[in-house]
Formats: sequence, structure tokens, C-alpha cells
Amino acid sequence: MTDYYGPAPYYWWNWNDQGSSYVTGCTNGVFYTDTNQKGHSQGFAGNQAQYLDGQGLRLPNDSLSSIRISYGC
Ligand SMILES: [Ca+2]
Repeated sequence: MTDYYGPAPYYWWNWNDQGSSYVTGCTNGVFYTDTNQKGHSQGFAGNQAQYLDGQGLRLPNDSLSSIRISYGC
């Protein structure tokens, strides 16, 4: 992700091409390798923990640039 705000207030993090793994709560959605929901994509389910290792349908390490949350809690 290029920019992410929170969960702690007052912090801006640039995570572009830095994601190596993820843990989801009750949301699901889609990861993308490019900004603005472009490039290669990978769906993610709720209550899931995975590496971004390029195996199977997963995105490669350090490629994540944007995310779409399809279902909120
Ligand atoms: Ca990227």
C-alpha cells in the first residue's frame, strides 16, 4: 500500500511494496500489486493468516500496493 493511516492515530506509513504477510480479522477483500486496484490481484478471506510468498494464488513478497475491503465488520 502506498499510504496507510492508523490504527494508531497520527502515523502515516508508506507500505508500498513492503508487505510480506497478512492477518485478517472479519473483513475480506482483494490485494493488488499496483496502485488503484490494478495489476495482479489476490483475494483474501476473513480470519486468515498467510505469507505473501508468490505461491499458489498469493502475491509475491514486497509487491502489495493497494487493497480493497469488500466486507466490513
Ligand atoms: Ca507494487
